[in-house]
Amino acid sequence: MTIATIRHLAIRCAVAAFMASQISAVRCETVSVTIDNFTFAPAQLTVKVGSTVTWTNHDDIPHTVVSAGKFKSKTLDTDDSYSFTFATAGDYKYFCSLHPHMTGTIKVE
Ligand SMILES: [Cu+2]
Repeated sequence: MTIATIRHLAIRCAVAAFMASQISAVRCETVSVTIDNFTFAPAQLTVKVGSTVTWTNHDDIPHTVVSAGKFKSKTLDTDDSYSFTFATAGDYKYFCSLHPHMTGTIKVE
């Protein structure tokens, strides 16, 4: 991850935390999900509002991270990652558009 990317993520995290601050206290954090052997791990994850989740593909084949109407990564090749900051509470079900049996849920509270 480059310095520019880290800076970019930090800014997005701060913006999300500000947006969420009108709702409740925020603990802005970054949480990792790995993609390995056609599986999101952890598949079920609970984070605080304002958190950023970063998915990283450790498989030798491409995957995506898609939550209908919420977010959509580009195709992630080996060791590519995708981040999304959750500013709104809710259950976000997502899947890999290339392998729809790969699913996961981010619970934001
Ligand atoms: Cu996939």
